[in-house]
Amino acid sequence: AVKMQPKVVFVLGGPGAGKGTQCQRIVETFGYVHLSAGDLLREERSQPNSQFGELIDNYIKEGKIVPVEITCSLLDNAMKASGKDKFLIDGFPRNQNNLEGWNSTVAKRVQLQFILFFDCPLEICLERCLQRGAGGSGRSDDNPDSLKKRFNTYLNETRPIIEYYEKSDLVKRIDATRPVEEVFEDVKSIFQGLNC
Ligand code: UP5
Ligand code: MG
Repeated sequence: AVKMQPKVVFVLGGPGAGKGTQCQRIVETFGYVHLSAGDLLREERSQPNSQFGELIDNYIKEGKIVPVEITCSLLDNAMKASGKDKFLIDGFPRNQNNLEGWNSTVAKRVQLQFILFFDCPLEICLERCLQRGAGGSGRSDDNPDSLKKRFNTYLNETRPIIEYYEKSDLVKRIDATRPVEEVFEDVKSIFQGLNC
């Protein structure tokens, strides 16, 4: 018999490429559950009793990637707590450590459908994040200093992960430079073409 495993789409792209914005629309239209690794880390950080609060705080400000044991267990718990079976995992896996941690744990219990890659030049990402910061996002990493570090981490650690998945033809690339609605048209045609 075919075992029905939960479905997972990894959503990747530079800081401010529009991952969260597009995920929200996918949820509304296609019934996935959106799990942003960054949001889960920020939520964990704000728990008064968290043993990882300070660590997460520092990593986020420095644009560094939190050790996978923390992120992966937050994702796994959120998946289980949802009771659902279709997930957009936004902003993960971001480096080799993330990939290995995921592959040795959750990966065997889920079906990875594809990687949705929001491709956006970093100049545009910068503009979007600075604008969001100026609008009072409250994010400790929407400032020029943190953004420089986030971009370096993205180029050095996350791009190689996207390239790794490209070798197995799992990456669906989207031009994320255009207005939200136009980007979503492309996103829609990808999800409509699926049998899900
Ligand atoms: N906007 C969106 N789309 C637009 C469009 N098409 N045209 C014009 N404007 C657009 O969008 C960013 C801003 O741009 C918003 O103001 C939006 O209105 C506008 P958003 O949808 O939020 O983009 P997103 O790609 O989600 O940007 P985000 O800042 O969330 O990306 P990051 O990947 O940098 O942030 P994340 O929260 O994933 O991670 C933050 C930090 O957490 C990391 O740096 C790291 O330190 C840590 N982290 C880990 O350690 N491990 C993980 O697994 C994940 C995160
Ligand atoms: Mg986001």
